[in-house]
Amino acid sequence: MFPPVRRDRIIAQLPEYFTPAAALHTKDVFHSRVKAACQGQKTGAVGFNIAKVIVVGDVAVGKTCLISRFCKDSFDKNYKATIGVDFEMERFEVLGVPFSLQLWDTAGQERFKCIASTYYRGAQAIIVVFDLSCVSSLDNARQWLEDAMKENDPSSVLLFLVGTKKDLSSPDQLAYMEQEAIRLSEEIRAEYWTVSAKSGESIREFFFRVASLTFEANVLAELEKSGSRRVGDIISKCILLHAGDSTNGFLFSLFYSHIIATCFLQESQTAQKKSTNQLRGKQPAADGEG
Ligand SMILES: Nc1nc2c(ncn2[C@@H]2O[C@H](COP(=O)(O)OP(=O)(O)OP(=O)(O)O)[C@@H](O)[C@H]2O)c(=O)[nH]1
Ligand SMILES: [Mg+2]
Repeated sequence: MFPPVRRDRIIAQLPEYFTPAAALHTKDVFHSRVKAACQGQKTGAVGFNIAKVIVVGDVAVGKTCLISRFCKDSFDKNYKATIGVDFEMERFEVLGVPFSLQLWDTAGQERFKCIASTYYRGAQAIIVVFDLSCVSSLDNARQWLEDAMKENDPSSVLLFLVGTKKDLSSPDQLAYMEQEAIRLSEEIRAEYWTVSAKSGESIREFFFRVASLTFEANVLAELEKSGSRRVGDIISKCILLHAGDSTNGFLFSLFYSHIIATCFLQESQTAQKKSTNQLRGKQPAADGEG
């Protein structure tokens, strides 16, 4: 059985962006339809989801440390290369609704890139990481994003650009790198964050923002796709999964959560595409939904 969501993973309000110059949006509250759907959960009609998040970037920029600082509140000063890919599941409660991030920590080393890229598919958020003390890692961020986007639908993915190792940067170097990173973020439509896994600065704020924005996008897509009645069915199923089956244990529940998450992801991406197409004035898809 899953333990309850940790008290420090409860999100009741939309967390703030890092800088308005490079934010996915600058509203200070969750979308009103999302809030209404979540309030409805108390009467059994609310959306639920698990989001796949992939973390990419050059070798040794600090991807593993970024995730470890948030998930385990630990920092290892010794470099241990990620072999292929690692995985962490982080559970939240957003506006009273269970929500999980699957964090896929990929290897930056060239020889593992082929294995790691097989995990790119179906991401709802992509976090491109660079080292604030290494200019070339920011130059390479665009290529990492391009590779990750080959496996994903640009219309349904949220992008984040993260500069790590703030603690190592001088004020001048930091100012220069942030300026360049914000410029790139504007261009690729990513939200920009400066963090330090060593000191922990902005790590929690960053992941809360990732969880909140992916949650908001998923609930909106779910509402778009099927209306609140269907959403209510989905939340019921997922609450059952989250409760787990005490006889079969945690791994059994995790396995099924993963399958359901993959199904939701495909459905949500279809819904997101439809709503984007409608906004652009294109015809709805042939099945007549949305
Ligand atoms: N000073 C400082 N060092 C950091 C920070 N984050 C990571 N490091 C160090 O940078 C090195 C690489 O960190 P990792 O997190 O393993 O890098 P990675 O991006 O996962 O590397 P690959 O798995 O090979 O792609 C390690 O020695 C870390 O201790 C930080 O915020 N500040
Ligand atoms: Mg690593």
